Amino acid sequence: MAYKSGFISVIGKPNVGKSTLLNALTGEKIAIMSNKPQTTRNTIRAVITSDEYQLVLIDTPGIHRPKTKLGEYMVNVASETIKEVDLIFFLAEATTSPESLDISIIEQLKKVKTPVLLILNKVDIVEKEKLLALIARYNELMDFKAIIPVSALKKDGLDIILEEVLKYIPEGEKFFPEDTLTDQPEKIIAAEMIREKLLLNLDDEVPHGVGVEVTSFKERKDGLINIQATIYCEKSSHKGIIIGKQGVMLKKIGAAARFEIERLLDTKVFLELWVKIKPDWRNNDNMLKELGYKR
Ligand code: GDP
Ligand code: MG
Ligand code: K
Repeated sequence: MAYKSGFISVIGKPNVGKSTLLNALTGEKIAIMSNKPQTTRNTIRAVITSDEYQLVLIDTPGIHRPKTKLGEYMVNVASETIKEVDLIFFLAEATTSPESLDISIIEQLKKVKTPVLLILNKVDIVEKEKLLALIARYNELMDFKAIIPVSALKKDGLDIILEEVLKYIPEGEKFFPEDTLTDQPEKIIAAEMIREKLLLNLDDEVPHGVGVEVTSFKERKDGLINIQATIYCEKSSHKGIIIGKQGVMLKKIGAAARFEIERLLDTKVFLELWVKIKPDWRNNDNMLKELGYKR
């Protein structure tokens, strides 16, 4: 059989398990995991390489109603992306009937010719009868190429996904070398890891106004990597919360981020964090470019 390669866009409302699925499929922690919505702003590509195929998975940020320029940008990226890929994974909750956001995503998906696999995630917490009724309901909404119930968390049903995928991925050469987990620059992975730790450690009102920029990423002669990063927030009260009493919070975030980055890059890391206030940075085009959200 000829070698196959292609791009897959992963779409679904926040918290359906997109990152968990990407991680389960790749076996490495590249996409960002958090129980807070919209952690994944960047289009992170995970690459699965085997003897028969290479799949490039794009963790497409959820299609939602934009409120800020960043939101608008995310919607644009998502709708452009789904036209260009070979296949779309549409993830939905197996635990609830389709909600308005699912329906509006389906409306977007109907507009493109790209084949769509519906992946009903979290079957580990659903009764069988309910699942069958849900499958029937989704069948009425759209003509999916397949409806696949899975548990990304328990790694259940992943083999069926891969089996289906190969029907829609064209013959072609590898896009990336064998050992590639992601084609994102390490700088962006580091920034994502820092942002993940921020989101995990801070109150809800702060994280959405937070951006991370890695300003310096240098490998020293002894192999240690020196990373300097700036955390941008919108208000001085936020800056205070992020730094914490006597810097305790920032130290905690930095230590947790460093641990993840060291694990990913498989080397010792020296991480320096700064916190800066940039009011309304989410509506600033240049700032979005600087932070890698816009080209
Ligand atoms: P994303 O926002 O779509 O990327 O969702 P995440 O991957 O961050 O997952 C959101 C939450 O759902 C996390 O708490 C996950 O642990 C949980 N989750 C993901 N997949 C499953 C699953 O198959 N079963 C259950 N029970 N929980 C899951
Ligand atoms: Mg995610
Ligand atoms: K999330």
